[in-house]
Amino acid sequence: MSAERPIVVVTRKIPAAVEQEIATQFETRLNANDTPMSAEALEEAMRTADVVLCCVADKMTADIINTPGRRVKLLANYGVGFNNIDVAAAKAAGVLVSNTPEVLTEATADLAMTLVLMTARRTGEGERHLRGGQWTGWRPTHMMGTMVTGKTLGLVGFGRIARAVTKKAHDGFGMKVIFHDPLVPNGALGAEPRATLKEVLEESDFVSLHCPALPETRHLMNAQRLGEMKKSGILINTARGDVVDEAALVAALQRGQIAAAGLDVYEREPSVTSELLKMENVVLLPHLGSATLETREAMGRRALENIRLFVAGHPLRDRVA
Ligand code: 8YV
Repeated sequence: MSAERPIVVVTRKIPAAVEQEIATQFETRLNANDTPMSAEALEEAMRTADVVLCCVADKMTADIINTPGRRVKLLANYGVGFNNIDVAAAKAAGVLVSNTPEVLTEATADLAMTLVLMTARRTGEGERHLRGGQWTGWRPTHMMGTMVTGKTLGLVGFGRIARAVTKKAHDGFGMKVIFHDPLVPNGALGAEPRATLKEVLEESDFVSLHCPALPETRHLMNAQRLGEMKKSGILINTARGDVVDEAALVAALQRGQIAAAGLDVYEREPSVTSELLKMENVVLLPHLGSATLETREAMGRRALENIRLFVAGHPLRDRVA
């Protein structure tokens, strides 16, 4: 690294407090008007900076990572998921990659529970109904939903966020929590393991996805898997859109094979399969998992910590490649 201050490119607008902290320590290029950087702009950054602090919407492909004349040696991802980065290409190119785990666990788990409650109690529908001027007043059978308290929540994956969901659901809502995670054989926090995903899908009233987007989890929730859920089952996704075959989900909802879905992530963000937009029994949020000021500031500081360690020649705190 050259004598002058290392150059850090921040691809999107992040909370001002963290932008200032980065700018006091490094030669920083911020994205004041928050327009997504083009592939050309990302390539320029790879040629002229030492570190790129990138986000889930920045597709750091092999071509961008292998930009001729590359100077960058660290991609500090602003997020725990890093499927936006071709980590194999980064590894091959000797470019380090870090992420921001832990600091967004509670916020994302809160949002998963929000989707459980919104789908079960039809709150989005109710809001649209009232704001649309259709509400004619209380009546006994109006817009009845389904209970959350005491029901069975099935978790696909049992990592940090799933464990945080378990505490909220089990301790807060008296839910029975079961999970399937090929890497986690034993239960914890009141959650019971199931040896197969099929058992979780068949037994659960709510199925919440908490696995990373990997080649092996792509379309994990396909037509066959959706068919294994209860007809009254509700699918929740705050993980990654790739984990669900969105077309198969639309078909399962149209056929009444499952009752509802609550989504925060999509296969082709920001575009959402048009049929989903018309469905009243689907809650659609715009990737708000970690969208709290406290969390987004903490994510920025975590990325900054990895950048500082890198510049000082120390091992990264959150190295993923
Ligand atoms: C982030 C997320 O907001 O952390 C993740 O993996 O999906 C979200 O919390 C997003 O990644 C921002 O880059």
